[in-house]
Amino acid sequence: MGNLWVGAWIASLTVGVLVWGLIFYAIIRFRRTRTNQVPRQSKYHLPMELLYTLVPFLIIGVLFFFTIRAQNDTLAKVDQPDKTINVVGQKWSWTFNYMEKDNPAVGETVHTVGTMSQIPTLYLQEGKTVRFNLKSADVIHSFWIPAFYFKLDVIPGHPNSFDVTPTKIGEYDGKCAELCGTYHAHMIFKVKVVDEKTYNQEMSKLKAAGNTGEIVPPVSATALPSETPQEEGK
Ligand SMILES: [Cu+2]
Repeated sequence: MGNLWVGAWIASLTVGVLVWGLIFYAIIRFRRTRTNQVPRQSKYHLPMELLYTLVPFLIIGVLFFFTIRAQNDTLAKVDQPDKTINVVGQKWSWTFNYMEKDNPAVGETVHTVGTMSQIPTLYLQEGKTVRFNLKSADVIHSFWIPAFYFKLDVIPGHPNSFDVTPTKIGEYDGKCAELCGTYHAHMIFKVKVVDEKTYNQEMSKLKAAGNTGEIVPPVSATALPSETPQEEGK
């Protein structure tokens, strides 16, 4: 996606420089003079008109080709993801279900339920391919980790999924990218890409805290804590 973005800028700038060049050439070369001569007219110049028509199609075709190629790469899924995380978007936070049944260090599904006052943290293990299954408990949200260059809508009744393999340990920001209602701005979360040991520790903490099993919509729509923030100054 980064290459597509940079490539699109290079292509746009190339076309831009050419067009600006022609504009400035025409402004200077054909500026009004004392003789007031009209430049040579080229109406119904067939080769020129064909060029006007074909070149934009060619530009669109090239951009389309590279866009589709990047899109297919981005949406490609592995046969067997290492981890599965079922995400629920709910007014106004996120729930992360870590499907850790096959992980001997954890042995079952654990979850984190975010609320407006408790911003949830999403843990990812470095180098492991994660399958995200996105479900909504109420309205359309959009799952977005800007540093990953990717977001996907979270639509009620229409689960979406994608794979990603985080390769850099670190902390990233996540947010909702779909204006979903009054407290849309509260739908932020932290993303921590960690090593295996830390990942398993965090999963075990959730297990020890009794956050086991999967929170599934539409149950979560009523079961999830829905709180309204105190109004300022009251
Ligand atoms: Cu939202």
